[in-house]
Amino acid sequence: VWGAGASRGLFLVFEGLDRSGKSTQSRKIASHLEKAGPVKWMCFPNRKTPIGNAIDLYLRRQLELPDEAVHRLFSANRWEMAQGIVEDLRAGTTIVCDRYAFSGVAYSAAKGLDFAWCQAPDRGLPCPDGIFFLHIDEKVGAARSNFGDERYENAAMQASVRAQFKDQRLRGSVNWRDVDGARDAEVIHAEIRDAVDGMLEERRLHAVEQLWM
Ligand code: FDM
Ligand code: MG
Repeated sequence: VWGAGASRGLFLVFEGLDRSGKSTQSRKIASHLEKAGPVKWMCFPNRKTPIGNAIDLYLRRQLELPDEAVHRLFSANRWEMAQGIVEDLRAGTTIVCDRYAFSGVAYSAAKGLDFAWCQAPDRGLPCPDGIFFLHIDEKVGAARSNFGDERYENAAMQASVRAQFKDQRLRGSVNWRDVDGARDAEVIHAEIRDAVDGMLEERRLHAVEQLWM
């Protein structure tokens, strides 16, 4: 557990399937929060680190890896940022993050890996203060999807990932909020903004906790 304080930053994570609006909504809330103090936007995978480079090659199908190995790389890619996240939060910077360990588990479990095995390497990471899960149903997802040729960008995989995201082992012990992502972007943003503004004072009084511990 890392120190609490009235001035610590908030750690907000956006999760969901591909094309659910995570990038749009995470950038909108980051701009909103910038009015109140320093904010960093980040995403996982962070393709810019050496581990992230390998993940990027894998996603672009230029590198083949066993499912287990790439799962560990995705997790390691979070661990290499973890200390920096804690330091930023302590220094008063709010972090808005597009995907985190929840995607890590959902996508790997969707490929058939054991759920608890997938969760294990991410145990102990900085725990977000709030997770906004942008939910879109199958029909909306299909209408929006203009999939590229990255790995996982196909309807069968998305359906399988959707099912994994429902698992209580992901949602149970964290501040998880389902957001209906099928609506107008401004309407969704207003709902998220209200939720975040409501959580600002309360969450800062808590120490940064460790995920799934
Ligand atoms: N993804 C993302 C994973 O499989 N595991 C992870 O831990 C993370 C963070 O990588 F298909 C998948 C989800 C997606 C792909 O992500 C790249 P973006 O957000 O579409 O770039
Ligand atoms: Mg994608």
